[in-house]
Amino acid sequence: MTAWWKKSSVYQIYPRSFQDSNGDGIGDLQGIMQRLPYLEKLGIDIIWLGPIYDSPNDDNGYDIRDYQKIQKEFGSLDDFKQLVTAAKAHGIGIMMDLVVNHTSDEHQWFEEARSSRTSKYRDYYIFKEQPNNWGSFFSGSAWTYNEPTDDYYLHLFSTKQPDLNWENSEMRQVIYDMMKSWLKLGIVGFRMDVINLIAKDERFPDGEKQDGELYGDGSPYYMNLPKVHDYLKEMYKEVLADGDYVTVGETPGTTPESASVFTNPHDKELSMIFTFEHMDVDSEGPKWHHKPLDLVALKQIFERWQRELHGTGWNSLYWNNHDQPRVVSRFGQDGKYRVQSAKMLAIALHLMQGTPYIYQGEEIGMTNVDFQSIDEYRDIETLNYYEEQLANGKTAELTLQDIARKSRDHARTPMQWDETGGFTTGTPWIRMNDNVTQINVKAALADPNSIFYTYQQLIQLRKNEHIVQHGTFELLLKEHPQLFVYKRQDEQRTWLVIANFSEQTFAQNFATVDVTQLTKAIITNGGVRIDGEIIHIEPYGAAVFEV
Ligand code: ISL
Ligand code: CA
Repeated sequence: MTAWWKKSSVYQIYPRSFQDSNGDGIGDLQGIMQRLPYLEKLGIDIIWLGPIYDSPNDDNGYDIRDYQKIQKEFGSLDDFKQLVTAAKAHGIGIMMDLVVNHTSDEHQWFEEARSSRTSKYRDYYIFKEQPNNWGSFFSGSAWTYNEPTDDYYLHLFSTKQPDLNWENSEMRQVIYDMMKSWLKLGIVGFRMDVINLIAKDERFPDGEKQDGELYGDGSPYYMNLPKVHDYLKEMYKEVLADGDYVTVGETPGTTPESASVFTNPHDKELSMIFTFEHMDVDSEGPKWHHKPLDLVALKQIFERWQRELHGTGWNSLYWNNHDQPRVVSRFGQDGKYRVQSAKMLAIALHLMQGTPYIYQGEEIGMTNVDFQSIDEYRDIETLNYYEEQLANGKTAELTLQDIARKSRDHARTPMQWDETGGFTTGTPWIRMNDNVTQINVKAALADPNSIFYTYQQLIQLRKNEHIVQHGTFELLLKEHPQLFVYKRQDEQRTWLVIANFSEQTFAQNFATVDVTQLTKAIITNGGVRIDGEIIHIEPYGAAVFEV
């Protein structure tokens, strides 16, 4: 029997930016409830809800102050229960974000831990007399001095996100109990934030330092350590074993080999993980150092993941999330070919094997934002990077160029519901994209040729077609620099997927496919035409044919 989440499509909601219901400029749970009919129309099965727990919002909820409370701005526990019930009535399950690599420094555990060396919670965190040279993901050292106890605590992310100590079995049990309490409310599973970072090398060695870098790379000592697998197996046994839940681990630095350790069904760790390999393809070293997309490299990455997880684990498929710039601006074209390239990207991704994730606004082709100055950005990663670069003598102009490409805030501007915004009656916490007048849900729903309906169709194909869920994957035209072409195949059928990642036009024939036999496209953006033995492919054209 196919696991239910292998036929599902997930929609990610960034609660702060989805729908405000009370005019304070911040999205909330009641707002999400108002939009459930829209999500049902799209056809998605699961909502991944970004963190909604009580938080001082240093990192927009990824810094949790109380795991049992709902963030006041988002509503109450009652609102949350209502949301779970209402979503279910629309055929949608809620997947919660689970952030347990770290808490907020304002969490009661940490407040006690930092106040005295003899605190009961001291060992819930990682304190050391001397810091090592690890850098934090959000710039600066990964260690901050704690005056009351005259030592340093570890935070792989911001100074307000101290890392939990997973060596502590009591702490682990408290986390498991917390997870159980949310599952009891009827959620369908968890998306686990940086879950492959929870185990640390207890020796805390210095990391290797590149010339000119300020900090060492600690990742070999905290990424994918063997103990992560022990913790996840324990978590499964303690929390997840007695339900049909879905889990997805966010796992930077993971390869197909390690992904199948996390996701093979025998070892009972996770349903699937998020890889970052395809997100790193347009940078050199740090994410801010841009290089142009090399489609051949991107295709190689997809091919390896498709091939190596087939039958041994499970892929997730995504172009966007709340940490990434908008894909239509990144790998597509957000001017003249916006609609065409957004559909192409959707088709190219959703015909592969795995569970697809759609990030809010992707289904209407929302683009990057033309931020005018550093004051318009809100994200801590962006702001810290800006300060650090300027302090190191880089010009504001050059730094802003890096940021304009990759800032996480491109994903975080308000959902564009209608030509006036439709997100809030007040002032949004982060600016709205000016192109809301053209790009919005109302316009998308009114146009039968909009990107929205391509996503709707793709979600149905995922739900209904065995070949999409389980077929094998074969990459064709491996070395072609603009065309992404692959075959899917199951016992009954073969499908051919064609996607043009460029503004060029192609007249293509295939050695291994009898083009004359191709008939009506199963799904297309209109940019592909068969003429005898030749397939004509327009700029950003994409289509799927039965062979
Ligand atoms: O966002 C990134 C690159 O821009 C990543 O380095 C990111 O920080 C990493 O993938 C972990 O992300 C997750 O944990 C962070 C949080 O800020 C992110 O929003 C979350 O997705 C810390 O909790
Ligand atoms: Ca609100």
